Amino acid sequence: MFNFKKGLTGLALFLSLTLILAACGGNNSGDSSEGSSESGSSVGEEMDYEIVGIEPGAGIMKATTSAIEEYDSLKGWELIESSSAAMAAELGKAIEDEEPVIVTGWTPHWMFAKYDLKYLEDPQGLYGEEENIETFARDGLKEDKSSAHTILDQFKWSPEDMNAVMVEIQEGAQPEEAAKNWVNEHTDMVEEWTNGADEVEDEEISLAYVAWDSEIASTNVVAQVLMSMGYDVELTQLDAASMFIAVSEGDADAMVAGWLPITHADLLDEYGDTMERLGPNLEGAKTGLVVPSYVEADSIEDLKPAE
Ligand code: PBE
Repeated sequence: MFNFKKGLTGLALFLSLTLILAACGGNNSGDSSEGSSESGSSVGEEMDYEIVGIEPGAGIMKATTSAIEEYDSLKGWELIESSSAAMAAELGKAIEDEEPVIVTGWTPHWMFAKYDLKYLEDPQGLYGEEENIETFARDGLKEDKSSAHTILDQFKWSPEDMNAVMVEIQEGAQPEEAAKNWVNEHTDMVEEWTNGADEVEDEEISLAYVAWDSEIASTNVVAQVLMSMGYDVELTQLDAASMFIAVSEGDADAMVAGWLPITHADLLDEYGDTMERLGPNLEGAKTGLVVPSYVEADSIEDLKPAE
């Protein structure tokens, strides 16, 4: 069964963060006049020298903390902790008001389909180049649940595939619904993933994930495929480090949410030896600082320090 309790806790957290962010946003919305970027006021002042972040513990939060330390142009800037959902809401609100905003972003993500956005160039390469998303299983899964292991090992799709599921969820579908639709429409790919795997009866499997939109999509798709093979699937929502710990300690059977080589490098270092690395399930992902295309900066170095 799906774990709704965790989902509700996440929703409560999301709502409270949204309220906090909404309250903060209210203080300064009047300050930045519409023409400020044209009149040459610095790309920084008009954003209050704040970067809208996501959940603490995400790799992109660590990379952004380093960026603030390493780039002279980000001296004195602040990274605001938030949630993925609240970040996306802030971005949408700023775009509606045609105000400048800068967020920690990544692709695949539905927000690139919905809004006209750009990554700020990162000449120091702190966010890396292309990332892969990798699958990890607990030690022993292959022996205990070989059918699930085969499916997890063969699960591989493209950024476009993931994006399609994300967009459907963003447009209002429940994650399991969007995942089920995608699975029904892509039987050829699902056949490749399940090739050589036997159907099971009364077997349980638990997947850990983080409430990033990309991982909500992938984890639900894998869950649907496992369910179609007879598994009783439990999804457990955690933060990034707890997800790695859960698989390394065997509390979760697997996860499909390891971003490498950069984003989760520290977690791989710490827990990678006590889990099985099954390789990329998606190639061509990316993380970085993201702005609406009307923001007059193309590189992190075009921003202005607060001091
Ligand atoms: N993300 C999405 C994660 C990995 C997946 C980029 C927000 C992170 O930064 O850890």
